[in-house]
Amino acid sequence: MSGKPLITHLYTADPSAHQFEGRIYVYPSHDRDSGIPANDLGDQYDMVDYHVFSLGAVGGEVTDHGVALELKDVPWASKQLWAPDAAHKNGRYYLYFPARDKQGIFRIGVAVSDRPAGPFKAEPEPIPGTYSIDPCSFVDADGQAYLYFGGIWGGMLQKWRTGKFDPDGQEPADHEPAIGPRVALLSEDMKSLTGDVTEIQILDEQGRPLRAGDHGRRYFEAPWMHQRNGVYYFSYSTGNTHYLVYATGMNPRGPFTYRGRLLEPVLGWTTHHSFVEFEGRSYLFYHDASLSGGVDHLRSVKVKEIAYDKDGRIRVLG
Ligand code: FUB
Repeated sequence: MSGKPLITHLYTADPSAHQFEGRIYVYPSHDRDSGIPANDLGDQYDMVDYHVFSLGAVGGEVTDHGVALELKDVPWASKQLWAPDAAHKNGRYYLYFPARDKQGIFRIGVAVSDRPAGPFKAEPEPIPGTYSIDPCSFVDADGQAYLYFGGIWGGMLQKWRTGKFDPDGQEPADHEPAIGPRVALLSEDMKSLTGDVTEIQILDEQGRPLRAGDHGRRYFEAPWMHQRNGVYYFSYSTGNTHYLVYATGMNPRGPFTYRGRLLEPVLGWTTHHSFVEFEGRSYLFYHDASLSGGVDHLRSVKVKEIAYDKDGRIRVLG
């Protein structure tokens, strides 16, 4: 299983894996080549739909459930269906996804279905108060749901440093605290935020916020939250240094303390992942660009098993 693309008939990336209805469901981006030249804003990631996949066992057959949502059916969106995530609550399934709105600003939308494979019906407007990219929805053991989001550079998080959109917004200077990902509570119906969007702090071993110049550890994009034994694991991509890393804390809203690397750089520029527990084992879903021979925007989803050390550190196996 380790090292082989799970899906070979489509290019897929940014896998969000969940256990629903006794299977592993994977919600990835669906990469395609629309001919747009590559740039640092990620215009080449020009996706227009999502497929949902499921597996009855890791290493077993992967079912493609077909198109679950199309850009043309999202009333507020203009382009770029980037990394999605899904959640299950109150008997319904929710697909969270970023896209540029008609003004070209990334927002986060939600679409709803009665089934984990969809099809999903998009709400007419993006979720009020959301911005940037890479939503991760996390339903805690007490039933409270959270939405994490944010990505710098093409994901525009540097333009939201004050909480308002500044078209000229830049990354902080190297000695300043790094830009943090965002988190907010989701409402009971999972379609809006309740309370404020807050910036998550990621700290070093001395309890100091990671600096913007700490490119090997600071947040860039691809947030994922999971909880184990009462510890909250916040993992993410460092972007331009291409690591998948994680931090831990005792509260789902942070702060989190940096713990280490999960993956060294993979083939391709981006790195994005999720964790899922299934039948007593734990897995890391991720992507690289091996299926396309290294074309950054034509990626393929893969999976590795993981284990936890006695002190809760994650070890990636294989
Ligand atoms: O797939 C488009 C973007 O690339 C995602 O939103 C980022 O996380 C990166 O993987």
